[in-house]
Amino acid sequence: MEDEAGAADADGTRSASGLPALPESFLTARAQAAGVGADDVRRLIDQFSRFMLGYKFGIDALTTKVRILQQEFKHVHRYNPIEHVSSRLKSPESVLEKVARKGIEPRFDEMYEHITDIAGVRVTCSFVSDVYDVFDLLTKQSDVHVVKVKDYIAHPKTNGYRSLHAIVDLPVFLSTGPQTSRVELQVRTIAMDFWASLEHKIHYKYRGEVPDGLQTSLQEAAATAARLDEEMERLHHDVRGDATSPDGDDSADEGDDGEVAAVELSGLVIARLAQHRADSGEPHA
Ligand code: 0O2
Repeated sequence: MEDEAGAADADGTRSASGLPALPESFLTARAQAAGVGADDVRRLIDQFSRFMLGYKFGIDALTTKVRILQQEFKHVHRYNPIEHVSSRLKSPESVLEKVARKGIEPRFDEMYEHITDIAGVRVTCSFVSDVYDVFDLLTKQSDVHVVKVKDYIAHPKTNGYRSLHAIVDLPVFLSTGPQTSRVELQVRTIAMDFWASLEHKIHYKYRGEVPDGLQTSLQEAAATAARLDEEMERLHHDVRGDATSPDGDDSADEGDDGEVAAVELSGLVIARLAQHRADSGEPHA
């Protein structure tokens, strides 16, 4: 799940909404070839932009759900199973390329049904058990409808790829009413993610024709990553037992100093209030 939207930006093909836009020349050339007029081209560009905007909102909605869980875990459970969340929107060119490659009818309903990875959200967790917990917490939400699940952890691909995937539909509320947005959710451990990003680069470099020796090495590295996951999980349980760590700071996401400080501050405020009550002889509520 590379950041294709980012690539579109570098080409200067980003619309005012911040979405990757189809370059007009791209469509115009095809439209001319198909004998379609300029007004039709503009209407198509507009429809396509709105179609893509729905996916961007889907990413926003799902990412918000992940962030809410992340913050709740931090503050309430004082343990954060979510290391990292990222997202990507396929570029319009990639979407159209996939439409052509898969022989899909170039209609929005057909694209919605058959191209399920236009919007992608990836969540990286520390441990395999966290992957399944976070996956359940997201996919069991009442407004999230699971279309398809692919468990490449229980059933790794022959190349060694491991990850837990789901295609989900979720609502986004627009001025015209609710609209369903389809997002591909990928949840995996850091080790799985490390392996997948390297394999993706190698696959890209060799344009899918990865030499046998390298494929074997990748399979071995995947097995090593799986063993590392097992060992880390075992250690984690040994150290933690079934309870949350006593200092409550299992979180690997140390970026939010402000939030941690806020928790400490509220502790301080409560202590001060209690002290004030004790000093003034105020009765306890
Ligand atoms: P990119 O560039 O990451 O977006 P389908 O026909 O829809 O059932 P599809 O689309 O291959 O099959 O679905 P699948 O298997 O769930 O894979 C979806 C995404 O998972 C891929 O998107 C990758 O991001 C990731 N993925 C799947 N298999 C592999 C693999 O072997 N190696 C790596 N590194 N990633 C994998 P894209 O669109 O293929 O790629």
